[in-house]
Amino acid sequence: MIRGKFITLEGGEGVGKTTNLAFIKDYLQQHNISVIVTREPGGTKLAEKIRHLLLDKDGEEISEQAELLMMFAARAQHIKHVIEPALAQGKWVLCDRFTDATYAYQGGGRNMKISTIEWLENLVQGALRPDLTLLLDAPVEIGIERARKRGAFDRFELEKVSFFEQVRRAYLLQAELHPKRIKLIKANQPLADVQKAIVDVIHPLFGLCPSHGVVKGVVK
Ligand code: Z5A
Repeated sequence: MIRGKFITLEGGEGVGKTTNLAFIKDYLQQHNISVIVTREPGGTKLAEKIRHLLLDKDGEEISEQAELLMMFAARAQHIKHVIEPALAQGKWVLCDRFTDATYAYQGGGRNMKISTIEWLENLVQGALRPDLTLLLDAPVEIGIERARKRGAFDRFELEKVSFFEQVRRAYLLQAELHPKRIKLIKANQPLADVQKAIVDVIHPLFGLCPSHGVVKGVVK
């Protein structure tokens, strides 16, 4: 069985991750690729409970250390029960946020030590890293404006603009550090243009040329 591909979508709030995840899923299915869509924090019963605790703006104050550990506790469950089994069955996994979000939010936003995040990443993930990460990038105010239209804010969305600027900078640094894996997509353009850019980045993963024809039938 050929192992599936692991694709993650990243970016600040409101940049269009959820919207484009649905688009990518449809696109892959049209090309007969078996795909599951999931998200972080979340993806299993327990990890979704942790997500609820993390996003709850009315709960007990969560320390920065607890927030970081809860992200990785949810991730450990998600990897063991959802991501690894799906990849082993040859399915592709499309995940709304993964560890780059931890570098961006807990590293950039909360100023947690990068070496601590790296240590936890190695502990929880072993060798697992995404095959491809799409980083949707837009000026912070655009994302906030889009998210605001959607309604009630969660615990993260109540942060100041400066927090989201730090998150954006940390994401862009991740892209600089991992240029082969992380592909930057300009998200402040019309959705059709965003989706064209996404297709251009995804097709090499399964041997398709930009016009969506198979390249020598090769799965790369
Ligand atoms: N978090 C963390 O701190 N550490 C971690 O390790 C992980 C996560 C994994 C939950 O994430 C929180 O967890 C997150 C970081 C933290 N907090 N924040 N902020 P989430 O993914 O559930 O939350 P989110 O970032 O707030 O997602 P979102 O607001 O749902 O944004 P989105 O999925 O990127 O956007 P969208 O829902 O697809 O689009 C928003 C609106 O814009 C919608 O009306 C679209 O129709 C519209 N849209 C999308 N694209 C366009 C374009 N191109 N033009 C015009 N309008 C558009």
